[in-house]
Amino acid sequence: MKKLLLFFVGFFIVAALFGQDKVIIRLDKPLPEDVKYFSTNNYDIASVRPGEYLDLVVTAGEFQNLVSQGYNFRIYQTIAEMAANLQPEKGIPGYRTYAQALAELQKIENTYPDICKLYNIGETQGKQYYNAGNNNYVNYQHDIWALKVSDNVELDEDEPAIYYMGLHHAREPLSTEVTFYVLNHLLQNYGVDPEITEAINSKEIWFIPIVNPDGHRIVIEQINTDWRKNIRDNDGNGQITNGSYYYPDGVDLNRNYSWHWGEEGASSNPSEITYCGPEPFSEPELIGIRDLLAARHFVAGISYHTYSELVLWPYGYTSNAVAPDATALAALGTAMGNAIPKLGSGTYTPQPIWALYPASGGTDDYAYGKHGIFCYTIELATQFIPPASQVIQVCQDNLQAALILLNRVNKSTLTGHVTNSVTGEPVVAEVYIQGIDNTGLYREPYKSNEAFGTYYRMLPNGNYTITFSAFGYISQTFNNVNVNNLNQTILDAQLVPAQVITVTGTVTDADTGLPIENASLQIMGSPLEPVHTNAAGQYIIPE
Ligand code: 0X9
Ligand code: CA
Ligand code: ZN
Repeated sequence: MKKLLLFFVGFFIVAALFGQDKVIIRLDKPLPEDVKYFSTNNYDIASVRPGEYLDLVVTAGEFQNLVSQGYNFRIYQTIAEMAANLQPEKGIPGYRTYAQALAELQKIENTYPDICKLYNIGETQGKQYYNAGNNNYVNYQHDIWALKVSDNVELDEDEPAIYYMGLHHAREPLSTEVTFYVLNHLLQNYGVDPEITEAINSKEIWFIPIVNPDGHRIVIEQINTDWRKNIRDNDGNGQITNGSYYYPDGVDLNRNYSWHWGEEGASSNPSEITYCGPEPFSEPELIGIRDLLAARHFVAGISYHTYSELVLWPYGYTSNAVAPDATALAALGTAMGNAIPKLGSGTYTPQPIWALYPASGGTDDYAYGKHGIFCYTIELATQFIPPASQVIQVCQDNLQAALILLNRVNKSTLTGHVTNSVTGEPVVAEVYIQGIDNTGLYREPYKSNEAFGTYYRMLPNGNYTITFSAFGYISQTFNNVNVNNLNQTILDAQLVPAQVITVTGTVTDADTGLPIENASLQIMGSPLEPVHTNAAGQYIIPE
């Protein structure tokens, strides 16, 4: 009885303190099963550092509930404290609004017209609702902006591309600040620092500072500083439904990519914080990113998030996931992690995504699984919205890692061109590496690109056996190709076209000897449609 009374008194104190407000609570030294429990039961996980702490975003009631279940949670931060960090009087630079970010991108394009080109790669849900006649979304007419930085910026040159993105998640505006910081650092040092000049001249560097402008507005305008998703009108009431316990509107943009979409760590419940959307790539905010990744030759990228001071790499969609490139991915991730000082002491922790908690449908799994891009999520800082005084510090601390990623392709990389030995035209060929591509979980075969026949394979140092193959060509294998960290290894392949012949024959039933009509035949690996036998069992596969 006494216990029960205490429980109620405790509950009322907490409720009085925070009302329906959310609070971030911390469990110190969580066990692996704790992390598993909270991630599989759709809790709003703010941060995990395995063995160190687990932070949840909860209501006062949920907090009390967990405490009464015996969990040793303590309050880490109230939403009011989080919001306070956005106040202008907290100082400069603070956080950019969408309008400021766009104006800055336009100014950059005007200041550096030879090396900067700004692309509008798509519109947000809010803009689409407004354009369809819904005035409730008048303040959400946003576009997704991508800035390309390269010499001969108007041309699609034969160069490797690297991306830096920010703000998939609304309540993580620091990710936009870091993206801008890297951008401005490169531009200010063009023609000054030889390494940066060379990087801009020999690569395409893409910046997408605000992937989720609608959600960003909700946070920056302090309508709800706890917002994470975009603003898809899930509940169909024609307006943004501002939840406190559930979030009826919005899709988690970091669950809406198509690689193993809708699996572990993603929710099919529209009100959950990790709602993956009605189908893969249902969200307009991601269409431009998907198409950009397909159109350009990306080799590496970083998507910035907050918080936890971690460097993460694929795969994330399932536990114990080993990527074919696990060794090289981990080496680069570790080098980056070691280069980023924490706000306290020590450096960012490097680990594969799944080791945090399985999360499917994220940027990294898609970019790596689909295109073989070495892509990283960097979880910045120690809270979602650090005070402005910390912003510049985190930006500076992250620069070196961004440059390490930018220059990774310069060494320990196999690269070259695959061409037709007769015509010299580029060939889209699979570039298969023994000991890498036959290990780990599935990723799409790595191919040379259509425009130039170029390929890049970032590898651990060593000696490799590589096979180039394409339909209509004789495969070519090279043995003992050395890859080292002095420079790139160039290996070109001139593929000899295979002789083309017409194949004809008859298909009969082995038991009766009678012809089989409508049997389907296809040459393995052929991109052509299957052919079918006629009533006499005969077929022709043309050359
Ligand atoms: O859960 C997430 O989306 C990220 N953490 S956050 O606290 N910023 O929400 C981690 C994403 C890891 N990357 C992928 N799952 N691809
Ligand atoms: Ca709504
Ligand atoms: Zn995030």
